[in-house]
Order: sequence, then C-alpha cells, then structure tokens
Amino acid sequence: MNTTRSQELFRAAQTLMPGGVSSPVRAFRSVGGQPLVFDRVKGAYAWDVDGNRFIDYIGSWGPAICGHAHPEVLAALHAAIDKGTSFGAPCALENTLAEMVIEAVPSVEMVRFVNSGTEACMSVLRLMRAFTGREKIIKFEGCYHGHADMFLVKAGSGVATLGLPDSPGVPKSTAASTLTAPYNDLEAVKQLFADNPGEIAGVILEPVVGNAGFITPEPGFLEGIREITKDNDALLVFDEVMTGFRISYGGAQAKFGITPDLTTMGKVIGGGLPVGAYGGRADIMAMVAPAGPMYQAGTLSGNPLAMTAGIKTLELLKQPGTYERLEAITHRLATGIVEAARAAGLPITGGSVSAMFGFFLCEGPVRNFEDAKAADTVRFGKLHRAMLERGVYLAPSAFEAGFTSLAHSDDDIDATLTAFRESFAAVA
Ligand code: HOZ
Repeated sequence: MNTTRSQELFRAAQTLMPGGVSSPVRAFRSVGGQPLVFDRVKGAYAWDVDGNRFIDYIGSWGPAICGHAHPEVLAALHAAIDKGTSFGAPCALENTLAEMVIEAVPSVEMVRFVNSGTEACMSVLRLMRAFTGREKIIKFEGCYHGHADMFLVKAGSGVATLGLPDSPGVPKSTAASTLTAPYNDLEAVKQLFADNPGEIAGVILEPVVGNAGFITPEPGFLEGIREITKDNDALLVFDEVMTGFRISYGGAQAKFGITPDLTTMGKVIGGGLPVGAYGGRADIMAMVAPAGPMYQAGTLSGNPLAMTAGIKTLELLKQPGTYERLEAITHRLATGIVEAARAAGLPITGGSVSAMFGFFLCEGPVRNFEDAKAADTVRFGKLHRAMLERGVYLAPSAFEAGFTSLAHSDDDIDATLTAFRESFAAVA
C-alpha cells in the first residue's frame, strides 16, 4: 500500500499541531505506524490522500450511522447553508430536533443542545450538582465522558489508549470529588454510597461501554444502578453519546428498559456535524439558565446546519427495518471475527449490540476495564496494520468500540471477514 502523501502530510502536521492531530486516538500511537490522512468519505468507505480505499468501521467515531455523506443529509445541508451557517438566535430547526429527541428517548422531557459530547457531559455534571446540592459523583473505570477535569479520572478512550495516568492539569481537589468503581460491580457502588452518605450527586455511566473497548452491561447491572441511585436520592445519568440512536432509536435506555434521570447525547444526533445535547426530567432541566440558575451557554449551540443534519439523520433512522438491518450485519461481523480468530488459534472474546461491536484479544470474559487491560494490545497493533493493508479501517486502539452503518453491504461484511481471516493468520 502506497502511503507517501499521507506520510508527507503527517510529517508536516507534527510541526503544526501537537502530535500532528486534532484529537489523540487518531494519531495511531498505540497501534504503531503513521495515521492515514483522509481525502474523502462516502457510504461505508473512506479514501486516503494516496487514493487507497478502506471499508470504514469508525464512521467518524459514531455519527455516520446512515453511511458517510448520505445524499439526503447532504441535500438538506446544501439547502440549509444558503440560509446561513449560524444565527446565534432561536431557529425553528431546534424545535424540530428537540421534539424528535424528546419523542424518542424515554428519559428526555426537555433538552439543551450544545456542540460536543464533552460539552454535554460537563454541563450535565454541573446540573447534577446544582439539582442535588451535592458535589461528589461516581463514574466507572474505563468509561469516558469527554475531557472535562472531573471526568479525567480512570478515563477510557484516548487516556486508556495512550496508557496515560490521570491527566496533569486536573486539580487534585477536583479529581477528589470523582469516585470510581469497576463496571458491572454493584457492590462497589453500594459501598461508595455507604462511605459517602448524603454526598453523592449521582452516577454517570456508558450503558454499553465503547471507550474501554466494547463492554456490555451484565443482566441486572443497569437495573441495580437505577435502584441504588433512587434509594440514595441521587441522579442517574446515561452517557448515550455513543449509544444514543445507535443501539436503538431510543438509545440504550429504550433497548434495556431502564430510564435514567438525565441523558447526554452527541455523534448521531448531529449527523456528522459538531453537536451534543443533554436532557432529562423537566423538573431537573428547569434548573438550566435562563429557566433556572445553573449557567451554561454556547455561541454555536443549536446552529442550523447541525440541527439540519441531525433531523435528516433521525428521519432516515426512523424508517422501518433500520435497526433490524444494523443488528443483523453487526452480529454477523462480530461472530465472524470471533470465529476467524479462533480458527487461527488466537484467544478472543467479543460481540455486538445493534450497530456497535468490539473484541479483545484475550480469553475473556471482559466485564470491566481491568479485564480489558489484560488483552494483547501488541498483537492488536499488528492486526490493525494487517487489516489496513487489506483495505479495512478499524479504530486505531484496542480500547475503542467499532461502528457499522446502513451503508455497509453484505459484500462489505464478507470482504471484511476475509481480511480478518487472513490478518489473524498473519499475526498468530
Ligand atoms: N473521543 C473519540 C473516541 N472515543 C475521538 C477519538 C479521536 O478522534 O481521536
């Protein structure tokens, strides 16, 4: 594979931007080699600047669930852009997307649009504290809720990928208010509440983890957390930035039938434009300025382009058969990956929930981040390179979930599984 132009551009980028990138995981640090510089994306594919084509299982880290550059999303954006890119004032499109989100997501009675998942999570954290009058929160090891200070404690995603200890620059006093527990461990959560009576504002979690690799909640875990938070008058927040409108139209909460108090979203609801949102019970959302005293604002929040792309994406997702299709191809892919590794004699554990999948190169089971860390990340790096050579672009980290889209055809899945069979054999 010729990557001359990518290499040239990345060399230059490193003199211009820290690590040559605008966000860490894409720098390929944990898988070795240099990142590919992309030129364009369409449907299930991405093309780099050297003209190589890849079947893409990152989907811009989640938003591209209908496929990249979907013609209907692009047409809607072309029409919207003629009216201007940002109003900094209310626009009717915000009402439309808000109505769609409220109708779809069980916990959301009111919603506030922001510009990223990080912004959604940092805002919801302030809201949790404002509403309860308590400062401490519980998060789970390996879960990632964006890069606000309070969440960079045993965080997943890039922090896990780069093997960083908790980030310098986060005040110790801030981090001290963040209590952590292993995922899928109800006893640990109960203990934290017992040790900090009346002090914990709430619990935030990824209802299906995608930032410590792909980890599913065990039966009873989400139910248990719901019960514990209720018993302690604390709030439950589902971070559905990844899972929202991805693992079902109503997100993980609709799929698993557990309703949190608050929810954060991003990615899919922006249809590929920068967006985030937080929402939940109307009595809690009434705290948000200007309805209430908890301040949070944003110049570009609710801008017409992001709203347009989000509305069109949700319209496409609402069509009958969408999630059945996503579930079927993703299940076939995940099962095929596991079979391919076993056929090559490699330890593996993995699976999928709707349009989200992942695997770890270890025997498993992987119930939490500690288990995930036992996976063979060196071999994963080799596998990643082998897959690239065969035209498949996987997340360049053993600690990120994979994403499928409606644009992935059965032929794409077949070609991907052939690449996996060859790659596993090459790295065994
Ligand atoms: N937060 C994303 C991964 N979970 C973005 C990674 C990147 O673009 O570097």
